[in-house]
Amino acid sequence: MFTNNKYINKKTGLKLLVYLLVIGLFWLKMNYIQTSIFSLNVENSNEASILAFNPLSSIFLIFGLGILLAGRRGMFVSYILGSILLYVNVLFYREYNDFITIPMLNQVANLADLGGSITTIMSPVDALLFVDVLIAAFLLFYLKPSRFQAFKPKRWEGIVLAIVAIPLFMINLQWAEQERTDLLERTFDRNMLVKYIGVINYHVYDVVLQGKTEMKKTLADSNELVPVINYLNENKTEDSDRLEGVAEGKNVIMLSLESTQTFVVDNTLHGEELTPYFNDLKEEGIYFDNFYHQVKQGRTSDSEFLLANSMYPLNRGAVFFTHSSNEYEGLPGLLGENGYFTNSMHANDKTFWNRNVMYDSLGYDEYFSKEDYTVTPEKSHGWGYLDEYFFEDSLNMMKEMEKPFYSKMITLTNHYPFTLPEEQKFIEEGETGSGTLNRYFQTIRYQDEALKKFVEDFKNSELYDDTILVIYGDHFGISENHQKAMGEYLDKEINDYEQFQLQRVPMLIYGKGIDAEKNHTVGGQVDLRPTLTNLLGIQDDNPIQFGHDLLDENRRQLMVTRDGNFASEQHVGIQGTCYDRETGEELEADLCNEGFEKAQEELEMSDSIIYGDLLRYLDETEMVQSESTEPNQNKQEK
Ligand code: GP9
Ligand code: MN
Repeated sequence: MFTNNKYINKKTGLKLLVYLLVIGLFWLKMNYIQTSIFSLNVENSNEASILAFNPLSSIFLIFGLGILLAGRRGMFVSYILGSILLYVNVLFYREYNDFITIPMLNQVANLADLGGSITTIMSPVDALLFVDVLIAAFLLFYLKPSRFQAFKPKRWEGIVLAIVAIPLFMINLQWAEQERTDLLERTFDRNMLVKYIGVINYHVYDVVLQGKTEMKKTLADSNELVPVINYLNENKTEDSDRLEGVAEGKNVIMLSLESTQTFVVDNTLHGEELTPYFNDLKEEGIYFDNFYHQVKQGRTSDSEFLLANSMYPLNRGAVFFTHSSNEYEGLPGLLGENGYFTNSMHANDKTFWNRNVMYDSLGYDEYFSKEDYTVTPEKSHGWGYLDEYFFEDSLNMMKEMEKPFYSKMITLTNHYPFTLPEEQKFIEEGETGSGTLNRYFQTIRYQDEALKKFVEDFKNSELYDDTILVIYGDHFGISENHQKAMGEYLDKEINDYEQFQLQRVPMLIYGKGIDAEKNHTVGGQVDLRPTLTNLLGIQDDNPIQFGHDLLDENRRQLMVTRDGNFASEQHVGIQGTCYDRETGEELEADLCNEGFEKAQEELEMSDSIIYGDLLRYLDETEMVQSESTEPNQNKQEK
């Protein structure tokens, strides 16, 4: 009896040991990835402890489910799947500095392009991230101490593990909420979510979110539009109409420069200017130096969405993919109604970012994609057609085009991984610790050379007299992953504030009859549409727009990022911390409360429109609203 008990105790002890070792092994890996591969901005020891604790609940959950479904093998399958999930996140993070969302998974074709090729972000050393799988296999299948059977978990043990995962998660959440209240309700920032609940739990959360957003459209009704219209009306500033109609009837070239950030403007490398042509050009037009991109996972397509709708893109996935069948009151559609021939020009596959579908919803007349350009291998590199040829072909097309036209052009060469043919390198590589940043300088310099040729040809063409050219950057090219190198180049430490300011992209309005001006207003891509319609003198009756005319001196200066951060005339608010916008000095947090609230409110409203496909109710709502206000007006008149 005694020996038997001892045997059982030893057996249980060994079993527990295997459990501990396998769980510990996975924890070690996950912890390593979360602390050393992701940069999650851990600010204090409490956050560090949360980060170390948060893998546990998810490990218990996946192993528990694995065992429940298929015993020991199931546990191993969970180990492998968990490892793959972590690795996919590592790859995605390297490229996007973000975590995958379910809507992103529907864009496999786009993701497969991952900055040119997936091999650029994979490294042979990554194999080390799978060594533990072999150790786990050994522990689970081959470890057989004498007289004892190999590890054989029972199904009920799986249930216990899965159940234990629940209190573990509750502890995790409670703990995280001490640092950030309403974490799951209020957070737009996935880096923060992963820091607090761990990358696997984050995916579970994302699944729940997906279910919720799908429900939203089903349950949406026209009443939801009313508070949004009211809010936007209340927040409208009295329009100063400055420069209204100065470009009336003119053609419009809207030129989106790939990955072009403001820090390259008027800046040098090896004593040479990075954008010599643009530096001069901007002195001849209206140049905005506090203009930010506002994109998220949809990158270029998000910037197009902001421009076309003056609404925010989504926090998860690319709205071009997820909500292309919604009803929109797009800028191309509006210009079309005003006699314009509207088109987008971009020498990439027409399905990329689902543009061929979404462009119809936005009201474009035509999409000139790769098949409309004379793309040959000699004229291509990296992502495809080199900018100089894209510009040349596009200008020729515009010369022949029906007038007035609205052409949205999107360049391509200055895209990660920022490589060029030798003969197109007009400047030496940079010398920072980041190859990406070093090459970026060269592609930026190349783009400027291509731009020079384009603008000079444009100026010498007949188009010049009746066309305005608007140039802006679509989003950052250099992600947070390269902060250290960026610090070396800019010769300052890149803290949160500096990183935020690096999200500024150049924006220039240029054309005959437009007087040069340096404009310091704080704005973003959401403001492009009202700015353009004002210049063109086009009446835009769509009440659902979050932007404000950049040329209006009375405008509300508030730029909201997709993460719920903001910049106003005085402040920059980043994840609860408040800074002086101009000096970067940290201020009392309360000063930014209003900004944060507004940011949150606007993002939620914009999301509700998209998730509920609410613009389909616009006519109906406006009719009801005007009917309900009519009797009052009558009363006043009497
Ligand atoms: C692809 C181009 C680049 O067509 O717009 O896309 P990005 O990766 O920058 O979103
Ligand atoms: Mn882009």
